[in-house]
Amino acid sequence: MSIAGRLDQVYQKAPLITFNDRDKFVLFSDLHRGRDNKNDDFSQNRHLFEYALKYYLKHRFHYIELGDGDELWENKRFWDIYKAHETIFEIMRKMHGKGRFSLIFGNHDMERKDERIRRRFLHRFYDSYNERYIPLFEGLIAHEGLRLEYKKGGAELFLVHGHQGDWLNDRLWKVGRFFVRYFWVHLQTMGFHNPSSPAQEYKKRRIIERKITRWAETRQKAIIMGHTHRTRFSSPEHDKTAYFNTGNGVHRAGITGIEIEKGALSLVLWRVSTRDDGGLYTERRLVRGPLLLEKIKDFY
Ligand SMILES: [Mn+2]
Repeated sequence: MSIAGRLDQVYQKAPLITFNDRDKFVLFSDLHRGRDNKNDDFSQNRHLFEYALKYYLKHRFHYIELGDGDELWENKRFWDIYKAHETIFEIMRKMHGKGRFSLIFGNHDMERKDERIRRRFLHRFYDSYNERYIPLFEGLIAHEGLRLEYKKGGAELFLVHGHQGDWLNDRLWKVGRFFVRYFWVHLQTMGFHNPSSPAQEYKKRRIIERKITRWAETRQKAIIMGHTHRTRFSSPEHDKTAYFNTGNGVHRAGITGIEIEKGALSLVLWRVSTRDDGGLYTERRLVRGPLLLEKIKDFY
């Protein structure tokens, strides 16, 4: 099946969420949370992310994780990831309890499309100290795509991780996982880069972006995705396609994400900054936007 066909398929199955000016959403992707070892690139940003999540919980945002939140290629057991980043999962659990957490799977957490795996490892976990099961994300579904419809202007945003534009990571994800789990983790420690990752290959990233933006253009859709690790924030004045990318959470510069608030989209960066007195603080920095959702129609 062609990439356009794959995206059509995901789009048709994607549940629809309608929202208005009072609803708030935040989207992060490609956090690649690991077990806090040498290969865990998220670890350096874990305090930033913990604080960001506290902010979004307090301000009543709905958190949508746009794929590759957990690094399940390098790490076989979700339990190890949970233990390494427990404070973060506790905040996510609270969000889920309030009905304000949604999950879209990517290639590195694709096993979650299987309901048995979700029931065993995500809905609850086994607390070996107390020898009992503890509820975690009870009843949580992992979607391949979601559609957000803004009631006021009718603008629609299609949310997907984006590995569908990348056949190696879509169809052959188990092969990719095998290589990453048993070979690349060791080579990575020696300084090699993983060839299956679009994040480290400029040309590959461009090809995926081109294929997906072409789909968005022909179908006249606005698309928000991750996967390439490169933030994008199109504007109707300069671009032909309404294409937005959340970036990632494994970069030294901080964590990027997309917010939807008061009917507008913004790209934000969470990073550590300095005060004049030399103190460090966590900064939420607006990078692009706000772009009013009413303007989405001006792209086409
Ligand atoms: Mn990915």
